[in-house]
Amino acid sequence: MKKIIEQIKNSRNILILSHKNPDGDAVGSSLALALALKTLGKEVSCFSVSGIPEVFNFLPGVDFFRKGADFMNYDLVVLLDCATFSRTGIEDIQRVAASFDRLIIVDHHPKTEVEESAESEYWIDEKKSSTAVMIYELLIEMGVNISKDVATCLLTGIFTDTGGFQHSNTDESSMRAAAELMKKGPRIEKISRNMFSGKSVPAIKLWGKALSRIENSSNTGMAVSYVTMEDIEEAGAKEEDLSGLISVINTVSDAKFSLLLTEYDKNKIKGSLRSEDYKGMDVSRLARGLGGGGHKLASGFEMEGDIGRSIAKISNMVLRLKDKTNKEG
Ligand SMILES: [Mn+2]
Repeated sequence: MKKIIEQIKNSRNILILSHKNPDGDAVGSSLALALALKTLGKEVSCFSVSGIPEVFNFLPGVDFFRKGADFMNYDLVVLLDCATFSRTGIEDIQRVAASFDRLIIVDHHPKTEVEESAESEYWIDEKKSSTAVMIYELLIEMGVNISKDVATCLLTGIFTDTGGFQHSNTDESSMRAAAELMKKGPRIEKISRNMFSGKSVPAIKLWGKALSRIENSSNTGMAVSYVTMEDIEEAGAKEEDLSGLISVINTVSDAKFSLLLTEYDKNKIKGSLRSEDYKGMDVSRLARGLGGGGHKLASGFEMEGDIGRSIAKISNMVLRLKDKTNKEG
């Protein structure tokens, strides 16, 4: 952590990047760090290729994302909640990245690929519940005063990545950090309302459609549902309205894991995978097999094709993985 702090102290213009389709942890961590570094007199920009979903509009500092970034003239790039430039989804990032000499990575996903630059420092710890809890620890170590705004952003990150302190990654350090952050004044009810409730009627109708389609296979142990572009349009909803739906699909008690496929473009499908600790399934293995990645209990991937064929393909892969695991004993 010392070297990370040194790099930050020695930089003036800092760009904070995170993964595409940013979640509460990616946005919360980015904004918290941006707000904190601003008070240290740094010039800071945040950038997300897919923009910032409206649900995050309640977060202080959200304008850091709005100003955009030119990818030039930064003397430090910070990559949060992911470890490679490809996860940012920025087209042509490799060419741009060639100009990034100093790079810091803070992430809590299982370490697979890690980006490197001339001077890169990384802190990757998959035991951490969220990137936000890591940024909290970093700011404390740096001796930065944590304002109410910074606390709101960090608490949002911890709160969303632990599923409102319900997932098995909810550990003592997250609760402790959350308690300290709450002393600064953020309202958890407001975070909860913005992140998990406060849904529109079209969104709920879309959820209803997806939920009515759930199929549970005892063969694969998979509870699966899907949403097409047509469904989203018909409901008058937006793709971001699907955030959180997978957690409901994941409540099917006799499934080993759950899958939600979302058609986000013609023949382009996004998959979300979830499981629970006690179910003994590592969904990141499946996600990696499909070219994606993530955590043991929460992963994702993208694929091409139609929904029906994709489900068949994934089911086959699950059975093959099961076979392999059985053979490995
Ligand atoms: Mn995260």
